[in-house]
Amino acid sequence: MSKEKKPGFFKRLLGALTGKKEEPEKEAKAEKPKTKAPAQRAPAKKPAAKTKKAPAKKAPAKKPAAKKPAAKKPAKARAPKKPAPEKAPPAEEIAEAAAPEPEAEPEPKKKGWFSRLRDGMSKTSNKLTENITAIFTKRKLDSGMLQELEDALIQADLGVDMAMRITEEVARGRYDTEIAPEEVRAILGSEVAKVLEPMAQPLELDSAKHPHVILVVGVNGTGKTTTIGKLSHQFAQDGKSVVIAAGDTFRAAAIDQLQIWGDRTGAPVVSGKQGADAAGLAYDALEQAQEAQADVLLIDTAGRLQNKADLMEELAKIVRVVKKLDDSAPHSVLLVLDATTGQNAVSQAQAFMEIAGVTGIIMTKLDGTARGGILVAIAEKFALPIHAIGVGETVEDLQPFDAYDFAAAIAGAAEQVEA
Ligand SMILES: Nc1nc2c(ncn2[C@@H]2O[C@H](COP(=O)(O)OP(=O)(O)OP(=O)(O)O)[C@@H](O)[C@H]2O)c(=O)[nH]1
Ligand SMILES: [Mg+2]
Repeated sequence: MSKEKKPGFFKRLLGALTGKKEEPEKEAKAEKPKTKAPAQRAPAKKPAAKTKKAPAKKAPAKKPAAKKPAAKKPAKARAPKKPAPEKAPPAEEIAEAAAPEPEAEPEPKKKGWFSRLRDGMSKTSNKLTENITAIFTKRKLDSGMLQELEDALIQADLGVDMAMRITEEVARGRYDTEIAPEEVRAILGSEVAKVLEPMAQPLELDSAKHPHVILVVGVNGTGKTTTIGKLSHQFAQDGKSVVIAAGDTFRAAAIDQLQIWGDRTGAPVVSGKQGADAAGLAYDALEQAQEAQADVLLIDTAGRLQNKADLMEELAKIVRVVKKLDDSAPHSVLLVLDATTGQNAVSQAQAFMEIAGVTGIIMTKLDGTARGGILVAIAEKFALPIHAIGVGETVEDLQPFDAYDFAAAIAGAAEQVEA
């Protein structure tokens, strides 16, 4: 998606890191609308009906762009019963006064996101910056420094391959010369962007499916249920009708947790009793979502069962059972990984790829960890699409994954670096 950004990214990042910008005006470009996680075009649909809880509210259709007030319409918010001024203002003026402020939304939203990402990633980037600065200040490059750099990169969970590649890139033609820490960080950022760029793929819904079935998997506590809540909010904002299946029947609280999200986002939640058969529940939910012609069905699953074999069996059964109603389902299997678990995330990814045929990754909790580099290691090892990342607990804290923003944040850039 952002191929054109690649050439020159290193230079721009270096400019951002050293404060020496070569491009006079790049702010204007920051406006470029970013692909949103649930990237869809289709118009708003009626929300799924017929489930236990009716949606608290209708999924709002896409926000209308700040509308110009229709000149002829009588203004609604006119002050009541005031003696008319001598000269009544023209209707246009009244309408204008009553009209909502035109919203200039996209830009602040995007800026807000980058600063959240940067702040969230600050533990990872500060540690890297600290180490890189300590290694590279006023010394001529030698193999000892390169070894130290490699160690620091491995410590940040970037993975051995990536650490070696960055180190090689730093070494290239620079032996015995001084290299500024900012330059090393810019190399780090551009190597990271190179690996991540092809993996940055928004979660696309197949509009031919009613519903598009999304199975959400991952070990306990990674953020599955929260992520479902956030996704459901985002889909609803995009005018999509969503049904949620509380497929984590292992934990009683999981059902309440989902119900809260469902109420908040207007999505019906199909749930059963604790201990109910998760596959049966997923079947019922899909049936209801199909009847309602919903756009999306999000299926939550248990992260923890008595043992791995049970978990494997349960997930396999869910898949088997939904296929009875739609043999192309599930259309997406999202693996939710928790960045704070560092290298553990690698073995989790391995296991769930085998168990559940993962089609994409969402990584949560990139805030509050110095191990954010794990996302790079995962991307490199599994070559799976990374759809979105989470840097906090609010709905706005889950956003589509952008390789360049992530690279700039990990390199410690204070602001977004765009083409
Ligand atoms: N800081 C931070 N916390 C998050 C993020 N995503 C989720 N959490 C928190 O992580 C905790 C666990 O989230 P859940 O959504 O319950 O995780 P789960 O995978 O459903 O857990 P189980 O149902 O036990 O398998 C909650 O307190 C969430 O608020 C994130 O991106 N950042
Ligand atoms: Mg859960």
